[in-house]
Amino acid sequence: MNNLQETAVSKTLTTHWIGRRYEYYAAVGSTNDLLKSRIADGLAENSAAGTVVLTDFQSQGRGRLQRRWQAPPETSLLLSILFRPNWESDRMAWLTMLAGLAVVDAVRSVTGLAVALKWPNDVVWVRDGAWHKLCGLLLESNIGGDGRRETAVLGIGLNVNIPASQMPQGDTPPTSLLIATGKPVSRLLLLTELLQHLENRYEHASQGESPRAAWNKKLVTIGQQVQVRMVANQEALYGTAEDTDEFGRLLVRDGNGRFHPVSAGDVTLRSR
Ligand code: BT5
Repeated sequence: MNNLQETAVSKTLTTHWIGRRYEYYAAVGSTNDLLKSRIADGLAENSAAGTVVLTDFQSQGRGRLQRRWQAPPETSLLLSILFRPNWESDRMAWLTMLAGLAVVDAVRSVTGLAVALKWPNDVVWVRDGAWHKLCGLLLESNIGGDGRRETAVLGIGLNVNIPASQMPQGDTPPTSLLIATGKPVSRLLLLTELLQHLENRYEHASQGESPRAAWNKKLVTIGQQVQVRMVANQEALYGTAEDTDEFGRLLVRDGNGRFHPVSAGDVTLRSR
């Protein structure tokens, strides 16, 4: 049930291209870093799109900025996927949107649990109105000479079977599917569902279909009084998160009625 090695995954996989090139490692520094170094070594030709690098343990797992992603061995899904979308660079946030939705879909189909998204890159389980972080997404990409992104590496860290006693620390209290459902969950099944949902959603997006409407529906952030701490200058913006735009930016209306499109930042509920 816990075997995520090449043979087990290739037997179970239902996708056409995502995960058909698959590399398993018992332990690495960071799957995003490993996939990026594989790209630097020449992996990025077209046929490599959909390559998945997955590990059972990261010693240098990364979040955004200089943050860490921590997970005990063999308890999580820790993977990175290579995309070559050839989309306009301002659409790149779509990958994070698609991945968040695919995680929601996969959790639903494997466990029956309804989970939600927290702008911009978290999957959360909402319990008694409080947000608990189940998954984080890390998108890193390179812009080509023509303004399109050449390669994008999408990292997914999903807490599957982490017991309460081993839960890492986090600003948004972390949780796992084990805690949320009360039962251990098959990581293999979850992985195959996740990759299939991601492939379906990616293909729709490649036809030009925006994931924004579906994403908005799942965003717990919309309609909330929020405090947004910008990554760039650390200044807090207070207001109501009213909507998102096509590029994944959060539209926050401040007390003077002015809209601010926010492209990066950390959102917390505003204490009244
Ligand atoms: C993220 O960053 O949420 C993106 C995390 C992406 C992790 C994946 S794992 C595979 C791939 N390879 C990598 O090296 N990374 C990706 P951010 O929004 O900056 O959140 C980071 C914060 O989440 C930390 O500062 C902690 O507060 C918290 N945190 C750390 N580990 C956690 C966990 N397992 N569950 C929930 N929260 C966690």
